[in-house]
Amino acid sequence: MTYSVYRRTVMELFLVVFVSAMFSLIGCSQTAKAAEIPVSEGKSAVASSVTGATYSANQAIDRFIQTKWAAGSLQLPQWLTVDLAQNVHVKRIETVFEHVDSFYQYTIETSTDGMNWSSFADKSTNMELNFPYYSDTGDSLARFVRIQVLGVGTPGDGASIYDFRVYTTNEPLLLLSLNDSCV
Ligand SMILES: [Ca+2]
Repeated sequence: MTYSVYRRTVMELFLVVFVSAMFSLIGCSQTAKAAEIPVSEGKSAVASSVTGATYSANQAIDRFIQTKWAAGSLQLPQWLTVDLAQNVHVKRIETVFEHVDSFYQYTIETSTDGMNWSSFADKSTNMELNFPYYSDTGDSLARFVRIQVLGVGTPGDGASIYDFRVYTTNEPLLLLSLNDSCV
């Protein structure tokens, strides 16, 4: 095991332990779901490409940190679009890319019709690490939200997102989902 692989393994293990500890502190068990329910959960998503059904686009909007969308190849750019079913005020988006010890370069755009797009976040030159995730804020009335992955910090990494969460609040709410594994 090379040092870089060892370092990545240790950092990702740390993240799993950290998330597990946080959920045990707030009375949740096993399933590491985000506490706040995003408007994107339960909606539909499509992507430029996927790696089989296991890593489909919808895996990125299920609020489970263990499931992910993975593009079908390492070629960039790749995109993923969420259909929120109706126009809402999009104010915050959390993106959990696969590797916490690397950086990702991306843009997020919004649209009311799926054809005309406006910029919500431009991280096309980002070099900050994806730890624990990226959070972008704004205020855009939109039904469709699209993230385009333009670059990866580690050669050999592709466009792969554990969770893409769209919220209508600027700040995280201190609410827990009662239908999850919380007591
Ligand atoms: Ca997921």
